[in-house]
Amino acid sequence: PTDVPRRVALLGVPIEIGAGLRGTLMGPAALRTAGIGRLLEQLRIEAEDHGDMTRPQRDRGNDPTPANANFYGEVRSWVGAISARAYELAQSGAVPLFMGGDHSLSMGSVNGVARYWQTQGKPLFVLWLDAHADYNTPTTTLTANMHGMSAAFLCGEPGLDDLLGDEPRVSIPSGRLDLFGIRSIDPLEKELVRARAIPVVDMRAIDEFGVGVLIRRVIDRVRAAGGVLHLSFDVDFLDPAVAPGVGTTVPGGATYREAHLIMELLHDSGLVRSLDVVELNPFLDERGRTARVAVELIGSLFGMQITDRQTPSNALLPGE
Ligand code: HAR
Ligand code: MN
Ligand code: MN
Ligand code: MN
Repeated sequence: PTDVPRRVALLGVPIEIGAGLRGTLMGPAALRTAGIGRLLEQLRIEAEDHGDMTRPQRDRGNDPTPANANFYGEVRSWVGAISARAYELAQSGAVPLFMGGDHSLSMGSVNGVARYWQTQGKPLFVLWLDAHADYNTPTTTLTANMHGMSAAFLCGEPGLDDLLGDEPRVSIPSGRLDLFGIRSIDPLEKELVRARAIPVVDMRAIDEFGVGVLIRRVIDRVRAAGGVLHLSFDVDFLDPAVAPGVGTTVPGGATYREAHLIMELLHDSGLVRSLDVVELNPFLDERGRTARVAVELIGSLFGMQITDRQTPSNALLPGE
């Protein structure tokens, strides 16, 4: 019993300059080729494809470019435009699905949907499925790649203050972001995550307790607050053996089965109202495998199941 809309708004966001390697701009095309629209329609979800955003004009302002933020001007023009589209799509009552593109796009998509939920008086929580924390700032980064800064930006960390241009900035309270699947974090980034008390589920926690227990903990927190959830799915969350088509592979990632269980539990929760699928790099993929896996997982998120069943509520957390 969920009241998640049965309408999904697909939007391609072919941005690649937030990442260190080129190629994520082909992500939206690969997801379509792998059948994202058809699969949703099979699940009796209306999938309206809004096409791809076009690369916005180069930066309007002549504001100074911060140090240690590669392609700041271009990312800035993307992010403002993405945020505005995200707001509109959320307002349309559909579930917006942002097809990336590198992870810098989330600075716009999450800001835009958060702005919408603010008008509805509902707290927005963000589940960040990723090998990386993406909690760098221009001060802490070792690479200056802006896809490694999106979570920090969304939580209001300083350093990219003018990134949204005229778009109002919403900051996600640190307790409403869950970093999940983390296994690569830079030294100063780690200190910042600890200082802000961001909830982190790293791969060790997944090994010890299992994704079922840990995802239920996230879901319960969102539900207790009367909130809704944005899923920011970085494909490198998956183990590189399952998902080789990403620029920054990190060994020891989530298995195919763990990832499906997460999506199935999220589906049953009825809380996910928007999502990003990011970092898919078709140039690095092997015969479309990664794009296909990503689409299958989206299927589970929207209700595909082996046999009909409800999520059991008998799983206990340690100490409960
Ligand atoms: N932490 C590293 C950096 O800041 C790697 C970030 C890689 N990010 C992504 N998205 N692939 O999660 O450069
Ligand atoms: Mn990421
Ligand atoms: Mn990542
Ligand atoms: Mn499944």
